[in-house]
Amino acid sequence: MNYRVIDIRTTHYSDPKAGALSFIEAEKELPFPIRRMYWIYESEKGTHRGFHAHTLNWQLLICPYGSIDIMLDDGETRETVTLDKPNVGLVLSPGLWREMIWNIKDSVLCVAASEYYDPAEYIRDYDKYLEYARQMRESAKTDEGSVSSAE
Ligand code: T46
Repeated sequence: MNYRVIDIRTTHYSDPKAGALSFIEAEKELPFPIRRMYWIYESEKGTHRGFHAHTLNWQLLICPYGSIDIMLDDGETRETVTLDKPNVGLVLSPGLWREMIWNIKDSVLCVAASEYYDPAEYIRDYDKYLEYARQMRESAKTDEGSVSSAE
């Protein structure tokens, strides 16, 4: 499945009580430029959001506080990644259906996205998503076929 869990570089202050600082440099460490950031907060435990896929957006998801399950679906299989550390990120390529479940009240989900907000690049109907994912798999097979016949 087209996602990657990454360790985010972190520095600890010399005074341990002062905590830590994590940082990421977009185009050096991410496969996309960051055009937009948003964050979701004040959510109750058990909150279930998402239920969509993006056709264009690459994203980096970080849970700097709390614990959130990210269920990913590529139209054939489902996998869940739990985000519960401020120095771990989840990089999602476009085309994955996602659902987010809040394991702890007030967990925060921060997202860096490659595109400006455009509701037209969301697929919010699961049956339409399955058809989209099927077409993506078909065109990937066709591309593989044309590469090997050109070799
Ligand atoms: C995603 C997950 C992880 C805007 O006006 N601008 C924005 O940039 C965004 C992200 C949202 N909105 C509006 C659209 C809706 O009226 O905020 C409202 C809530 O958005 P949505 O229902 O899409 O929220 P989630 O939590 O289901 O999904 C969000 C992101 O939309 C999505 O990109 O991948 O977080």
